[in-house]
Amino acid sequence: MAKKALITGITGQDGAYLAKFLLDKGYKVFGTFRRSSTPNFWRLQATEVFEKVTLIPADMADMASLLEAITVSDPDEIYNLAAQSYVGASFDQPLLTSEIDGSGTTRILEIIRHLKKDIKLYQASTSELFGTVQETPQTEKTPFMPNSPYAVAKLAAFHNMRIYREAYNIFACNGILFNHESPLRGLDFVTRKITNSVARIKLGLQNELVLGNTSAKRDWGYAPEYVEAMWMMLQQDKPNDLVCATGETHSVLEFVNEAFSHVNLNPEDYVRTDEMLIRPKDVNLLLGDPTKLKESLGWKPRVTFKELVGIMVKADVERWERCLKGEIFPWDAPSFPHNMDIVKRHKKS
Ligand code: NAP
Ligand code: G4F
Repeated sequence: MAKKALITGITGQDGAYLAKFLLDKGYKVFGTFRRSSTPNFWRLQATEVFEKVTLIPADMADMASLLEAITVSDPDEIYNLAAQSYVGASFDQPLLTSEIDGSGTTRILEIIRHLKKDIKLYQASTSELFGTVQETPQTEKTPFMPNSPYAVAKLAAFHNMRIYREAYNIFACNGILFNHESPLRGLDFVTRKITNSVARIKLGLQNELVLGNTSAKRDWGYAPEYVEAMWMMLQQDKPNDLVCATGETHSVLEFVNEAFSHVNLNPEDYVRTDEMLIRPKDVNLLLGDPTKLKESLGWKPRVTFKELVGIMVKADVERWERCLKGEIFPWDAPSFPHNMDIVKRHKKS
């Protein structure tokens, strides 16, 4: 019989790629989505899985809907990807972020504990836990020093995963995911903000790109490869927590330069910084060491930094070209506000 998987947050970047990956492996895939006044299924359409998954409405803040989702799907594996995933917004909505990203995970653990079922649980944990890094590169043993309400909420989830594993023998794994990007990345995040803007600038639709802290460094990988690691972690004999990263770090400025080079434009003509976009507290350097994941499960990153930037710029240029030709297709950018008003609230005082 086909294995069953439940993905919370199936409408997000990772949810869409993971759904495709699991369907290709022969799984029956269920996914939770949030009811909203306008549908948000464009990533599931882009990965051509929309007609193949079973969608269940649920909110991480609502125990009843999560219980319903788990009961209805009766999964062998749960991938908990749903989150308020934007670090910047967690400074504006710290309590909501804690409710969704922290308590939301505990709700799932409690449901599994009460149902007494052999459900394997993957938690999308994060390199943000390292915050002000205590050593470089960061490994499974590096102490955590979170720098945002988002990271604190994810830290609570991380520890509850460990506690429920040890106390109740639940197969619960934390993937300590470093940044991973793709053409399905949300426009809030710096990589996609850059590639979408570069595409618009190239096509004469925009004339500047305004950024915050361009010296921040991240270990950026390619999202479709990271969802493979999620699945691998649940196929182990014993549950554990593993770092998923490329082992390379690059600054935001390097990403900008690489992106503009793909369209043969000089970034200095278009990029400016605005201190309103600098977070009250930022994470300046992330560099992961994926040795344990490589050695135990054979996972390794394949797409390089340069290739990743190229994939994202190419996708955004193609989308805007199709749009300019009058084609209508599901995609996030046309309805995204390009003025900066929505991101000015969490200013450093
Ligand atoms: P994403 O694109 O922002 O997707 C987040 C998903 O969570 C979306 O489906 C979203 O639904 C859903 N969601 C948000 N609030 C919810 C709520 N209250 N109840 C139910 N669902 C809710 O994020 P992603 O990049 O795919 O990341 C997946 C997970 O990995 C997240 O937990 C993130 O924190 C974690 N992570 C990501 C990275 C990375 O670099 N991408 C690195 C480390 C960890 P809507 O579509 O309705 O908004
Ligand atoms: O793209 P970002 O918003 O991603 P961030 O904060 O690293 O978080 C992402 O990765 C985490 C894993 O490490 C995930 F847990 C989390 O869910 C999310 O997926 O920002 C990257 C860097 C930051 O230092 C930020 O200050 O880019 C800097 N930055 C500079 N200008 C900007 C901008 N970030 C955004 N979003 N927008 C800017 O204009």
